[in-house]
Amino acid sequence: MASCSGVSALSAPHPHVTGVRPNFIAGSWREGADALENVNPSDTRDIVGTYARASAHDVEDAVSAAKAAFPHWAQGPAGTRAEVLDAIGTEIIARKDELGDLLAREEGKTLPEAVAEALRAGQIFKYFSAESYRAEGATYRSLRPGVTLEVRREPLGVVGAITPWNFPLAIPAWKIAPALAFGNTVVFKPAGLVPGSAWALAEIIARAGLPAGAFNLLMGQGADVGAALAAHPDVAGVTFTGSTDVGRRMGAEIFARGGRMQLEMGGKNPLIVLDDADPDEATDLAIAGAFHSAGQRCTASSRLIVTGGIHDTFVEQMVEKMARLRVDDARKSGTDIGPVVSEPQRAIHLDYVHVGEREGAVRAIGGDILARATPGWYLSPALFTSARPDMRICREEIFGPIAAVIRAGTYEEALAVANDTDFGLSAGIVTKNRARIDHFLASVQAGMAQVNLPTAGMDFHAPFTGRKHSSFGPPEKGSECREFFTVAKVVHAAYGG
Ligand code: UN1
Repeated sequence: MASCSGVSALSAPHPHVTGVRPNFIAGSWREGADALENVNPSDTRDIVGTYARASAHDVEDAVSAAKAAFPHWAQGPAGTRAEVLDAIGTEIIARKDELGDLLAREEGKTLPEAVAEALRAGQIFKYFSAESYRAEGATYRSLRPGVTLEVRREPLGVVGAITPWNFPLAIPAWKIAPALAFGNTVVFKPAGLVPGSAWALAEIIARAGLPAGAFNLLMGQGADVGAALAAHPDVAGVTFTGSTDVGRRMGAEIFARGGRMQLEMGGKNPLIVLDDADPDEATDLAIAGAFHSAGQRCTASSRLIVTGGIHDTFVEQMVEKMARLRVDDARKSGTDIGPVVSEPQRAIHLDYVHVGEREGAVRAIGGDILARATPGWYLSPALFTSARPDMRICREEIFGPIAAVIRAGTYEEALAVANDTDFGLSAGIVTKNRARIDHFLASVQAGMAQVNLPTAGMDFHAPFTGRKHSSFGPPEKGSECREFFTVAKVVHAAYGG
């Protein structure tokens, strides 16, 4: 075990003798059972660092430390929680360039996107710092005279936060910050592919003045560490972002043991483009939604549903603009799209390119492995045309730089196609027609709807939520996430005796 207090910069050598970045359990830095290497997807010769992998024993220790710390943290003053979260936010914002660089290096999103994500993570901590004060409840007029009736909100207990690799700072921030703000203690399990940002975040949180055990970091793989955490009977709630398959499997187990859950899972997000749209604006929105972050976001626009009058111009402009997108090292200036995150992910994407072709869609551009100056997981963004709604490329979440254009005869047909999916996360429309917009907003089956904006990239202070197979449980973010992070206590009291 090594103490880490006083380490203030990522570049500072960690005191741990082996050079392995340790887990953080019960207020101490602790070596893992073994370690995993963190590889730069833009240059696979570059090892970002080596990170401890937690054992089953570590999961036990972290949960029991979080459980022991809970009463004190839950009952402590809101002002203390607010100060801790504010300090974390301040440091993240001050170090956003350095943290963004690390994020881009380990995950592969471009440097501007990564720095913006680091800033957003800091802002989320600031936002929830203020939320710490909002311990509001409700009062009702009782049906019985002399009886006071109130609904209080109490912290849930130990929260397990299980996060994906595509937003290594922002998603941990919007799970950890509200958990702590509302008085819970946390065991954080980041994705195995991106331990660097998680470790940096944990190192900041570890110095922010929390009592020992209130926050714990367990690195490792989802299949072992994440599953053990989700299954633990002392974890009162699990907030998870990841694939629908994993979420549903894990959710069934959490339900069986009586735990609470907040699951954010897949998407197959439609962007409807109507005849009256400006083609230049529509193609810019489609490219931002489909290909920024290499399409690796659950809010990506993977189905571009375009009506007949604009269809051919739209496709032509998409192909022209996509041909100009620069796919290269995430940290190189001028790069529009970085590599995808790993070799297995790229293999899945390439497989979908073949699936699309076999199903009879036309590959208008992209979908090819690219060689660059550094060895990395480069893939040119792909656009399919002549796609039909029943094709696998239009039904399954690909989570990569691949989008399909579906031609629709009318707005009504476009809407029906948009809703013909198992998912229901984000949906967009590009048009100036106000009546159509109103109809779309009332009819689209999605948790989040965008008008003349990309389907991805939401404001950090608003709730984030989906329908159907995309989400389960109360929304994330915004003050609405209080529904998940607190439990209600309904009090009927006759104080007069
Ligand atoms: C965004 O598009 O701003 O995993 C965030 C994801 C989502 C977050 C998307 N849970 O892609």
